[in-house]
Amino acid sequence: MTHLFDLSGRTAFVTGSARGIGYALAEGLAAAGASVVLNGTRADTVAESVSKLVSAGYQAQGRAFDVTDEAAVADAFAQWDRDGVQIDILVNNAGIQFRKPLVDLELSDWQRVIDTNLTSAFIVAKQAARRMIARGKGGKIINIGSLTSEAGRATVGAYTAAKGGIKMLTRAMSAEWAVSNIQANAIGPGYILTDMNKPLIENAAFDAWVKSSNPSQRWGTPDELVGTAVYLASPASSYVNGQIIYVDGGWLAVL
Ligand code: GCO
Repeated sequence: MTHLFDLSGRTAFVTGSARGIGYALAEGLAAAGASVVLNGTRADTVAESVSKLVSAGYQAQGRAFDVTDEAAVADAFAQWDRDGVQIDILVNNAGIQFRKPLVDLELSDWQRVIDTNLTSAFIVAKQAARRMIARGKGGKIINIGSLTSEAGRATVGAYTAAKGGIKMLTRAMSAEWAVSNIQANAIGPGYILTDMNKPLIENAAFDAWVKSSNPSQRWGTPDELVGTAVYLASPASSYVNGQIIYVDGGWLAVL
């Protein structure tokens, strides 16, 4: 019998994986047997995270580039073609937050948030899926959504619009690529203890609100997203397509 959750022999590319959720997912996919490719905008932090994984005995390499830059993304994939690196699993994780009420939000900040959280997923998946389709062996795409794929929250309007877009982009990918045995799904993390959320974690009122609004009464950790990522990256999810799975401790269930 095949090992449903075994990723050996697969290569996974995780965007924005020098730290936070991306790093935890890359580590988890590597622990499930995948060879992983890390990415971030800074070469030094990417290299540091690659060496952590390599010293833990995992197969890892890195490449620093900006996932909102279409030419840079195309160059990276062209280089992997030359090096024989075939991406079987893509995790579109790169993301940023910027908090400001919509009435005060500059167009350039709106654009930056949309580009990083939504447009990058299109840019990177386009390159990955073209190659998955040409190879004819299928593939896995995992987009990272948010509670804001479902619920509006004040001061994060651009992020909310981008993450709502991620949910529907995931469905659009399934509509076009399922026939090529590509499963495109999303994970919607709840409130997770990460650097990006540091201002929220350190805000006593917000911290208390997270705990009181969530039936689990606590924040989640990046490691708690790994099981869902391995599932969506593995043969276990071969007929699951276009879904967003919320890993939120039950927050949306009681909204
Ligand atoms: C916010 C946070 C987000 C959330 C996350 C919830 O202000 O709401 O910045 O990062 O923690 O997306 O799913």
